[in-house]
Amino acid sequence: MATPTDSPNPPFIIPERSLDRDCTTLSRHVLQQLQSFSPDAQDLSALMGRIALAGKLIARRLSCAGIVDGVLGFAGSENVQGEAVKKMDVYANEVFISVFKQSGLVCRLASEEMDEPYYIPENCPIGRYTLVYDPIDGSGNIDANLNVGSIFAIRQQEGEDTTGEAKDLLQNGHKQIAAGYILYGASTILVYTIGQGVHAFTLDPSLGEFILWQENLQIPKHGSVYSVNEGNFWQWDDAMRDYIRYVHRHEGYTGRYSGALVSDFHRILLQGGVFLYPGTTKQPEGKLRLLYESAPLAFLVEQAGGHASTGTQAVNDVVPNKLHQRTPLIIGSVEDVALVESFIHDRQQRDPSDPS
Ligand code: AFP
Repeated sequence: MATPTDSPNPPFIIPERSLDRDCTTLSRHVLQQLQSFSPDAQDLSALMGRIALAGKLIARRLSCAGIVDGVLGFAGSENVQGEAVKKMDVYANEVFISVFKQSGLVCRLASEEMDEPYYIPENCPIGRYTLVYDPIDGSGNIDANLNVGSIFAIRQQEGEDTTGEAKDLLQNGHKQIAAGYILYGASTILVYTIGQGVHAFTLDPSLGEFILWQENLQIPKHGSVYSVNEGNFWQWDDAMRDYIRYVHRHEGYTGRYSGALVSDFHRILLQGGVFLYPGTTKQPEGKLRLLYESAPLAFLVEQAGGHASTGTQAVNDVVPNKLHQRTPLIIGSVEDVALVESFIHDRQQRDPSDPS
């Protein structure tokens, strides 16, 4: 019988699940990245291990939507953003607190769902790191069983936060030492960087482990996808409308928008293109929050060879003046982000008084 290699087009042979690959867990991968077992390296490995545990707990809960109470529907309160809080927002926020509270790794957790940072109680071991996170990004998708995500970044505490205002968090994105997201979709994917490339893991439910899927992801220089909520068209400035008219009139562009930043960003990271959430007349600074949505993804995309801009400056250069600061976001392939920025620049040339 001819072996597969004899035929002109050998059938796709699914690679054996190597034992070594199954053992490349997230924590081990971090140590491999750092090529070190120093205390700092061990801390970072442990931090990422905690993130993975939070992701597993949230994924497990989401998989029971509709058959377990506390997954679908609203919690009946509003968060600091003035947004109606979903039950999963509350649960996921508490998961991150529970997972890190006794870890001895962090001193604070700052979340989209909490007005002020959560300080680790004095009867718990206190660490020198801060976790900033959006526990459930895209919670509007939960009740429709569509993709949602968690976004996170890790920063080191600087100085003594004696006032409890966490002012040392109000620094630009270059202060992030790790960042990433978890995408709860057909499979649960964790993507992270510690400044040495972007790496993706898939949760193997049979193992209960995130297993290495791809290393050193690089975003294409250009892609066909533009991802934006065109329902806001008439609330945008002229530059954004010029860009949208351009992609409508030119071949080779396709619109994709899921309502969950993580989901739309993941597609663009793999296939190229651009995601936009510009400022609007109602929200001139845009909707997305800098510290725990835009900056972590900006760190990732820059590590993957892409770019993230507010339209006038790099997202990771922005110094926030408050914990929940919002910024406009244009993120993705360098060529596609540059094209959007060119429309902003053209408008500014034509009308220097135009703030866009
Ligand atoms: P929710 O978490 O309230 O669903 O908001 C999701 C999000 O912050 C981000 O994930 C989406 O890209 C964006 O908002 C969608 O906002 P619009 O519904 O205004 O397009």
